[in-house]
Amino acid sequence: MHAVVISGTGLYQPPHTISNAELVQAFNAYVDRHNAEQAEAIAAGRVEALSHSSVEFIEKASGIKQRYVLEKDGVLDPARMHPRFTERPDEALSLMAEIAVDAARQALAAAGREGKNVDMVICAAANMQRAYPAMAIEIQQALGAGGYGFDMNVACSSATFALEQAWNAVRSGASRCALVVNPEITSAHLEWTDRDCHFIFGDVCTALLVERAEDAVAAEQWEVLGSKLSTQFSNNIRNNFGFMNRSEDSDPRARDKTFRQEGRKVFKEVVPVAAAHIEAHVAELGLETTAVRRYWLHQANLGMNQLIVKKLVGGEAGSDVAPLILDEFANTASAGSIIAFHRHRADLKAGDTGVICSFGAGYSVGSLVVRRR
Ligand code: CO8
Repeated sequence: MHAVVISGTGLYQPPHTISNAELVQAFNAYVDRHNAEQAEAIAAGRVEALSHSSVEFIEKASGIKQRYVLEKDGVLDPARMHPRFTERPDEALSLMAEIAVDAARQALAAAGREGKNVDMVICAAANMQRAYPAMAIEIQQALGAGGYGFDMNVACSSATFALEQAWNAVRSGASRCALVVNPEITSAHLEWTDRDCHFIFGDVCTALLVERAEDAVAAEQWEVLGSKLSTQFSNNIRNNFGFMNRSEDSDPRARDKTFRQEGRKVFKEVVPVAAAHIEAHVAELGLETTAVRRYWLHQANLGMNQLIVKKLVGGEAGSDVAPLILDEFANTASAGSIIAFHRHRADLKAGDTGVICSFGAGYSVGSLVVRRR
């Protein structure tokens, strides 16, 4: 088996931000409009009145202060409440591929590599823009990469699950240089009209380059010591949008065709599972959880991450141990832990170890233990 390193990362950040105040203002205008339009039905008990959202609730319940989005006007239009994208011709680069190529070029530059060095592309995200051809193959072509590409989806754990595939391919010799991209256009499958979740997600794309250690030329390299994946079926985070909808004669705009969750159950059930997963993974590699220098955790909820780290290190731990990016980016599905890794690793020294860990729908948990070379 070959030693394998992560030799570069990249981050595409969309051009627009939506603060909690802007989000709540638009949402409350939508609620007032809905309640006025439905006043008769509400009075007759046929339709439920909607309630206002609040900035205080969002910040207290989640830790989120703003989110980046690819398109803002449609989201903040009380008559629309979802982004407005223009359909592109088949000949044009698709939006998911466009943001993935941007993040990938940054990862390649950080690693001192070019597209032609890549022989495997995995596009891993919580949703794909189309059924086929695979997004990864379009990205492969746009970068001038060789080899092969494929798409995969394990919701919020897509990036760590893809990293295991990349690590296995490179260490076995099947591949020499693998690119993992996570274009998350969550704004297109978030239900912006539901106050329980309208504040949760943001758009972004991350990229990582995974290479054989003996080939790597990057100034900064992170050896992959091991990976561990696990899944356990749950309906608590679900989206029923899919290719069967038309044939089932179901309403494409029905509430179950966008993101929905039992947030409190998810919080309670996933915290112990994620903490036990990391503990077991670190122990399998002969390490102590308290000796891990940094945890780059999935970014869904501030309280969730604080509880997980408390279980791991046996007390309160600050942002030096588990950095937070969720206040700025919100939940970016599979990209969250990778943004944390991208932004918060430069201060670690050679020999320091860290854990990249995601958790979310499925349920799914994925972790990688890495060490700075
Ligand atoms: N403003 C004011 N009040 C509100 C609001 C709001 N916006 N929303 C809810 N409330 C009210 C509720 O109605 C409730 O009122 P009452 O007590 O009268 O019933 C009260 O506030 C408390 O509500 P909750 O119990 O729901 O509040 P919580 O404290 O549990 O916080 C959270 C809600 C923030 C959602 C929290 O439960 C959480 O973060 N849970 C974990 C969620 C999580 O990690 N999910 C992972 C999902 S991501 C994933 O796997 C990828 C999916 C693919 C991406 C999809 C992209 C679109």
